[in-house]
Amino acid sequence: MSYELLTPDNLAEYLKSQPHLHGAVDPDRLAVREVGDGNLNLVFICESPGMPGLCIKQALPYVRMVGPEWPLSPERACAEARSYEVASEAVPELVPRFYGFDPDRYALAIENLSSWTVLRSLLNRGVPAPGAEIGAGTYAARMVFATSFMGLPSEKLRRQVCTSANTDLCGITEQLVLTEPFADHPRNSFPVALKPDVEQLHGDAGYTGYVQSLKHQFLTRSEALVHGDLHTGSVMVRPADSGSGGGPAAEMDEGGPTARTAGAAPAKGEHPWTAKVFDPEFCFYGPAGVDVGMFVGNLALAAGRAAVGDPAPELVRWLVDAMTTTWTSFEAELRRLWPTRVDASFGDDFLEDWLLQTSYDVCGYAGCEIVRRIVGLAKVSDLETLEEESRVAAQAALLSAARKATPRRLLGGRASVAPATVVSTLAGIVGSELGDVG
Ligand code: SR1
Ligand code: MG
Repeated sequence: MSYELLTPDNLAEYLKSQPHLHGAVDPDRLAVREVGDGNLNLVFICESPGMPGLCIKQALPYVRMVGPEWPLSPERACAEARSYEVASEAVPELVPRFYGFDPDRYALAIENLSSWTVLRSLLNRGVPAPGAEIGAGTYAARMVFATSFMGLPSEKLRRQVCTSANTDLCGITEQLVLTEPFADHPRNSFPVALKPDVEQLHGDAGYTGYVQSLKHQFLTRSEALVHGDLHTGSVMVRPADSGSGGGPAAEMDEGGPTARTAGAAPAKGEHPWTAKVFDPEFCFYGPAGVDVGMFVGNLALAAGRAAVGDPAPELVRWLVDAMTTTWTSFEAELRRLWPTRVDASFGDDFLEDWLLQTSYDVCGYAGCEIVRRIVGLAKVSDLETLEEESRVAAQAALLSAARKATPRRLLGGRASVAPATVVSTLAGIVGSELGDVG
C-alpha cells in the first residue's frame, strides 16, 4: 500500500487535481498550514483570499505519536468518510461540512474550522462553554438513532454492520482504553507518587471485572455507528452568535479568551456556545453509550484540572453539571425521535429499559476514559500541563471516582431509577472527590 504523502509544498498541485474543491480554495493562490497535533494524521489548513478554505486530513500509514515502527492501515480514513457521510444527513449542523474523500490518497476534505476553538483548549484556559455539552449529547443521539435499530430497517442495519469494520482503530481502543490501563503494561506511565492509587485500582477486582464486561460489550455489541473517540479534543466550539465566518470567534484561536476575558459563566438556560464534532476516524458499530461516556469522562478530566487551578469552583461546578447535561441532551433527543422509529414493535417500555442500561454503560465508559488518560499511553493536556503536585492530587481523586462508576457502586445497580439519576450520581461523585483537592 503505497501513496504519496501530502506536504505544504505539494498541496497546490494536489488541489489542482481535485476540481470539486475549487469553490472552497484556489490552488493558484494558496496558503497552507500544517496543524496536525493529533496522534495519527497529517492535517493541513488550506486558504485562499476571500474564500472559505478547506481542511485536508490525510491518514498516515503508521501511528504518528509513536512512529513508523507502529504501522497502521490508512483504511481508517474510509471509516471516517463513512461517518461524515451519515452525519451530514443525520446531524449536519453539528459536524463540519464534508467535501469528499480521495481513496487514492486516503485524504478527506472538510470545512475549514480554523476560526473555531478546540473545546479542550478552551477548557484548559478556564473558560466554560455552555451549549457544547448539549451539542455533543445531541450529536451522539442523532447518530445512534440514524444508524441503529431505531432508524434503520433490520436488513439494512445488518448490512451496515458488515461494511463498517474499522479493525485497526478498534484494536487501538481495545488495547489503550479497555485493557492496558487496568493491569501492569509497558505502555502505561504515571507519576511515582500515584503508584499507590494505581496499585489499588489494579487490585480492585470488582472494578476491573466490570471493565472486562465493558470490553466484552465493546467487542460484541454492534448497536450503532458511534464516533468512537468523542473527547473534548474532537469538538470545535465558537460563540453561538458569531455568524458563519470571522467575527468574535476569529480572535479565539491563538491565545484566545481566558476565564477573565470571557467573563463569568452565563446565566442558567443560556447556551452561548455552538459545537461541531469532528475526527470520527475511530467510528465503529458498537455500544450506544460509548460516545457520551467518553465525552463525560473528558469533562471529568477537565474538572480535575479546574479543581486544582484558578478559577476553580465555578468551572468545576459547570463541568460537573455538564456531565449530566450531556446525558440529558442525549436522552431528550432520543425521546424526541423515538415516535419515528422504523419498527414500532419496540414499545415504550423497551425504550425505558434501553435508556437505563445505556446510562450505566455511559458511566462505565466514562470511568475507563478517565483511567486510561491517567494511567495509559495517550494522555490529555488538561492534566499533563499541571505541575506535578496538583496533577497527582487531581489524578488520585479522578481514579477514585472512576472506580465507583460501576452499576453496583453507583446505585446498587437499581432498576427503578431515572437514567439521568445514574449519570448525575457519577457527576456528584466526581464533584465530591475533586472537592477535597481544590
Ligand atoms: C495511538 S492513538 C492514541 C489515542 O489517540 C486518539 O485520539 C485516540 O484517543 C487514541 O486512543
Ligand atoms: Mg482524534
